[in-house]
Amino acid sequence: MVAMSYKSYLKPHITRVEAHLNRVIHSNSNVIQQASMHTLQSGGKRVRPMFVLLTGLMGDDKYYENLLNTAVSLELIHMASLVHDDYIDNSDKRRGVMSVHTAFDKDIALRTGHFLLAKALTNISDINQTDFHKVFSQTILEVCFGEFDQMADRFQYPISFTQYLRRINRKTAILIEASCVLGAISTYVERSSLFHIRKFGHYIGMSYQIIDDMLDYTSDEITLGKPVASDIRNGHITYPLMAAINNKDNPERLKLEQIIINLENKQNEAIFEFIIINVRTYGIEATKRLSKQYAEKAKYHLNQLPDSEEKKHLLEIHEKMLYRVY
Ligand code: 2DE
Ligand code: MG
Ligand code: MG
Ligand code: MG
Ligand code: MG
Repeated sequence: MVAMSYKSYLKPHITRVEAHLNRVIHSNSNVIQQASMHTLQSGGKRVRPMFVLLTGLMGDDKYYENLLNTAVSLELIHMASLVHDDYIDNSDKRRGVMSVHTAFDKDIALRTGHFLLAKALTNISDINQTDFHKVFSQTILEVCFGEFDQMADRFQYPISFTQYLRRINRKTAILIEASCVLGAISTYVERSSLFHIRKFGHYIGMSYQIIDDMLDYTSDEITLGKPVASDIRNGHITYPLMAAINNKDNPERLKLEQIIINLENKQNEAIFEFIIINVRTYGIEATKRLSKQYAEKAKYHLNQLPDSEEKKHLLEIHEKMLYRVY
């Protein structure tokens, strides 16, 4: 028998998640609903629901309704954060289509984000587990803190490696960690597995954001579906740039560092071009290595879990994510 891929395995569940997302958003008839539908229909990889489902399906299928609601709410939180993120980052494109603040306007984007966040909360209000809600609300708080960190760090150089790691943990990894943990909690997966599920989610989430930061320098708008080289234009110093400055083989590292020290909002385009080319040449190898280190830690924790069909599919996703291009 040919083994089923994670995509075929998840398909019926993801179909239910999509239908449910549509239903949740359709409940209010106004411009916010249209803006929410715009976000929903622009697609997305549904990474968070996939993690929720795969860890949750390791548990008791008596709680399947709760599991579906959890997957839906994690995607809603993600959608809310992206609507606000694109506004904050002044990013006019997402998933190949206009972002909400461009397709509509900023006032609508602000309210749409709040609407999606509120929907994420009402959607899980029937889940009767205190530890579930503690993780859920704490996660949203951390994501907000992540954006505060990032705002405080704008155009600040040097930033420490620890500062960078804390920022990407808060802005991205924590939501992926929460997806894994909440899926598992919702279906009462054995306590002894929870630790490794949490660590797996954390490490794969870190690896994922490091790749996101790399693709911001190396990819193009068509492949990525969003503007590229935008982090540095927004003053966000990420690992690929730190690596290019620290790369002893980089003959222009001191010049690069001087530019970054003096960098500000309104800058000559040639300066950005210099930074981007320099990072592409001298910052990418180390970034790939760092992402891989995190991916390996994720794999270690995954391997500690008892064997199951879901574990096999998580391994498959893990392999695929290492080589993602968008
Ligand atoms: C994406 O980072 C970060 C998302 C977190 C945004 C959180 C906000 C706080 P990127 P890309 C705005 C509000 C939270 C809510 C409403 C739950 O690197 O490259 O900017 O995809 O991502 O633009
Ligand atoms: Mg952004
Ligand atoms: Mg951002
Ligand atoms: Mg990014
Ligand atoms: Mg992203």
